[in-house]
Amino acid sequence: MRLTFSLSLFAAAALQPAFGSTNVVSLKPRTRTNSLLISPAALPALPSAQQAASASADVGLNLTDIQGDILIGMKKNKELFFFFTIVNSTLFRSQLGSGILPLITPTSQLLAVDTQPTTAVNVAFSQRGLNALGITDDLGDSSFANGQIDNVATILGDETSNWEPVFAGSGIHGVFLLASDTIDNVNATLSQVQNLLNGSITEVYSLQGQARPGDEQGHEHFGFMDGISNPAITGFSTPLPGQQVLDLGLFLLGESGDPVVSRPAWTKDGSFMAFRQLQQRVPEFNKFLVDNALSNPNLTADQNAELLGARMMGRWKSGAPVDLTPIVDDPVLAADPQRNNDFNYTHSGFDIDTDQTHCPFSAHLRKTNPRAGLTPEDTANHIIRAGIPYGPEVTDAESAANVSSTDPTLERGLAFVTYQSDIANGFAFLQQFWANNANFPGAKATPPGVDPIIGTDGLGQADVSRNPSGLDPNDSTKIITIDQDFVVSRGGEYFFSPSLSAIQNTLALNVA
Ligand code: N7H
Repeated sequence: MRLTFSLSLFAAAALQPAFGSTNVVSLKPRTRTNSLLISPAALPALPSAQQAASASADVGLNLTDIQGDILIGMKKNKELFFFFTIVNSTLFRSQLGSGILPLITPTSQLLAVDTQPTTAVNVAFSQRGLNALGITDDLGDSSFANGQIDNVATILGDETSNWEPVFAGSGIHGVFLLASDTIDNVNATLSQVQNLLNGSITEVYSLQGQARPGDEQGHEHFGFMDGISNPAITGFSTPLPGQQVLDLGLFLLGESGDPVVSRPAWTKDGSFMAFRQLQQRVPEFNKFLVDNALSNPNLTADQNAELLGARMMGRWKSGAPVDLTPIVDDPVLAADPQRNNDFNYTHSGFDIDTDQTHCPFSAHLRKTNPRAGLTPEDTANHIIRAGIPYGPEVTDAESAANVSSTDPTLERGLAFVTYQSDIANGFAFLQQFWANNANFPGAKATPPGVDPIIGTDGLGQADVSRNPSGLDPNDSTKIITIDQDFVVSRGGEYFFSPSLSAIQNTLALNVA
């Protein structure tokens, strides 16, 4: 054990990446021939290494210093969230710099297959974790400082009895995010990380995420293609038609557009990560669509059920936006990133403030990003979504009963992850002021109601009726009552994902 440990330290030192350079130099073993990321046709492609190097150089951004999970969005194939407590801070800090840091995967390494590691490793810390490391700086984000549990009652509307107890406790100091194309790789890297940390942490919880199988790859458990509409980010990606271009500082601390002017210097190019374990009751959702199917005479009963689901979401399962194709799905449009995000709810001869024949005001997509529905268009309340489904496919028994199993090994949902530079302006704002607000968007003849996918009316209570309007294209005043929750929060935490140089120079203990 001692020998292995020493060798690891030696190997780690030899692999130390060079910071402060925009050159994309991989010092990791080049063993990959296939990507560790998924790339369904509907999702915007990542920039090539050259494109990203040139865009980032234009704004002085160092992609070798930014943890890889932040900017790449919902493209992970397998991803383990490994939550830990630090039990020996000095040992952890010394191993962080010498052993773990060389394993941390920056953005630059994920952009080409031959620079990708076997398993991408990222790490993020809760406020308690920073405290445990002896970091007393105020990072300028009270949501982060107080922890997610503090947001539960009034902001998120979770029923805390559904929370995994670990998220309500004080044991989560940090989380490793381990992403690869196989679970074997993830597990092998986890063992490597644990060996390097040599007992300085203990596991408190873990959640294994994985892309859904076969043709469902890229779709979340309700069946909808997910990850199409992340924003384009100055200094990283080239915007696709319709894609909002947003300041780097909305996502990376200390960059242009960060709403907080003064932060500790070492936090630059880090990001706040909101993690949520959101259980999805898929059989119940499917039954609801059938029971409340719309009544378009030109559609079959199944198509009318699909139409209701698409209007609740704002996209068809394929990913095609209902704003562009309101009554029938268009899989060709869905698979075309040049067109599948190119809409903003305006149409010629159409009153965006009253007409819901294309997309309801209450659709999840429109509640969480109203696009041209707000004047001027919102540029402050945005997130990068980087989650992944967890849990198995629906079983035949669950489908037959139209009920989710109570067997915990069959729980499924979304390991929901967002990055932003200000949690109260990002994830928490979207959930509180838009999704959970029945009157948003405002000044409507009939209130839109809360978000039919993630909204809650009865803060902190289960299955309180939600009353979205606009779901029936023939009668926008009609309210379709939803008397159960299809998404149940099982809890979460807020974390800070530091830059690699911050890990090296501030969080790690550098023993001479
Ligand atoms: Fe949502 N879903 O699969 O049902 N989401 N979401 N989300 N979501 C989106 O366009 C989903 C959740 C946003 O820019 C799509 O990429 C599920 C929370 C935002 O036009 C689908 C859950 C919050 C967007 C889903 C869930 C958001 C978005 C369309 C929970 C924030 C982009 C795919 C289990 C508080 C809007 C796409 C835009 C899109 C689903 C949660 C926010 C399919 C299942 C908690 C900002």
